[in-house]
Amino acid sequence: MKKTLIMLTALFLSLSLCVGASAVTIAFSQIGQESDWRTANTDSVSNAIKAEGWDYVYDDAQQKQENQVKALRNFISQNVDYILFTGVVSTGWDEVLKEVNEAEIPLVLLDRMPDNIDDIEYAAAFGGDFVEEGRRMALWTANYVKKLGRENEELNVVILEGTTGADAATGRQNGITEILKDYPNLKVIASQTGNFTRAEGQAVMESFLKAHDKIDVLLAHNDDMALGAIESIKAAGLQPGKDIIIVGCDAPKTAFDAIIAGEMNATIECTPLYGPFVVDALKKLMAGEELGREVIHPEESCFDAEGGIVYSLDGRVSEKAADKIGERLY
Ligand code: GYE
Repeated sequence: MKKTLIMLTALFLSLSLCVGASAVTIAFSQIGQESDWRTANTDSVSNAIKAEGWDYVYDDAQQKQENQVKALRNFISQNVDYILFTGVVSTGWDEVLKEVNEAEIPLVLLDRMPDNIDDIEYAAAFGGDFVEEGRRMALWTANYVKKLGRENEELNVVILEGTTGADAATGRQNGITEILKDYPNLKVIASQTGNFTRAEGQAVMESFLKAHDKIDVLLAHNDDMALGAIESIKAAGLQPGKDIIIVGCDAPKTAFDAIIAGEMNATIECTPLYGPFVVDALKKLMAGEELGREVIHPEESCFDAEGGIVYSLDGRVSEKAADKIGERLY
């Protein structure tokens, strides 16, 4: 009797869901769960979509391009209404994105952009300005070194790069290189990928420390790798944030904690909170509006221990992490 009742209730619920549900299905091909940034990005987008009552299909590709290609093809065969996409690397999407275009499913690009962006149709795009983030990491560092009165000292710099082939990594690296050219005292002695993860950041930093007697600065393409590296620096008997200046990117709460604890020096913000932009864009598209074909970069800041350090070519000044941690949403 009880069983029948449960079954009837389930049937009623699914029927009423079918009747009440919007006919719209949004699908999202996400890269993986490699960092705090990624988790916050997934949560922001997923929660915002679910809050609208739209049907939602989510796929986590575990940092593998072939899984993303499969997911996109599944979305096409399910005939979803909109596809949200961020690719783990920038190349290799020609065929599958052409298939998405041929199926006439509007494509909304998020975060990392494919290199064939000018040859495909997309309805809207939101991403970080990765080159600018790299410039800011290097510029903050150069100005901090000046503040310490060490601008004439030769300082050895190591870099933890993000996933090889991702525009988030190449862009940040290019931005860093562009600025460091003007600061010959900041000498890059090693640069290697840590795949945007804490575990790999820790392992690669350990190998850097074994190979080099003197490391003065660590620039990490994301904060997760910086946080992993901090563990290796401590294990080597050094003081992170003091013996080695550490600058990361993303600005999640975990990086704020490390800055406030004096173990990390600065982080450049790269917001993962795309939910509101995406929902707004989807609503406009559903209403038949055409959005311009351009990549829109959200506004970003920089946080450190004291605030007041110039970190951008247009003269922006860093904010004090301790004053801002209460407002952090990720
Ligand atoms: O910085 C990193 C994540 O593509 C901007 O990917 C994103 C990067 C972010 O794994 O933490």
